[in-house]
Amino acid sequence: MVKAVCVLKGDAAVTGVVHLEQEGDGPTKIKGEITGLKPGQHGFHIHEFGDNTNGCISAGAHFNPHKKEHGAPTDEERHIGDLGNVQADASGKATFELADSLVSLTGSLSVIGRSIVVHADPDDLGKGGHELSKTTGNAGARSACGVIGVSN
Ligand SMILES: [Cu+2]
Ligand SMILES: [Zn+2]
Repeated sequence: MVKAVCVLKGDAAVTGVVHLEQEGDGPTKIKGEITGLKPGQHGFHIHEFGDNTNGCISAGAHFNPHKKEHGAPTDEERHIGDLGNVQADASGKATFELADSLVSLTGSLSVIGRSIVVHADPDDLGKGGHELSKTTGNAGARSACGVIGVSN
C-alpha cells in the first residue's frame, strides 16, 4: 500500500486535506475535505508541477503525459489529472471520496511530487463549448493548491 497526502492552501479562506492511497497497481483512492468554497461544483485536478513558487499558477497545466484533450474522469479522452468536480454544500464544505484507475502513486507516471488544485468554478468536463473546455474545462481561478507528498 502506498499512501500520499496533500494539504491545500489558497489566497482566500479555502483550505483542505486530500489523502490518496493505492494497493499494488489498482485504482487510487482519493478522499478529502475542503472548506471555504462557495456552494456548488468546483473543478478538481492534478496539475503537472509540485511547484508553489508563484502560488498555484506555478503548478502548471493538468498532468497530461499522454497529450490527450481535457475530459471527464470517466472519458477515454482525458488528462490523467482530470478528476472532475467536487461538490461544496451550503456551508462551503466539500467532502468526497473517489477512486481513479489512471492516477498512480508508483512508477514513472506517479503523481507524487505533483499538485492538486481546486478551482473557483465548475469544470465543464470538456463539453462546455468554451475555448478553454478542451484544455482546462474552463474551471476558472485556482482557489487552493498543494503538493502531493508521501504519507505514513
Ligand atoms: Cu486544475
Ligand atoms: Zn484536464
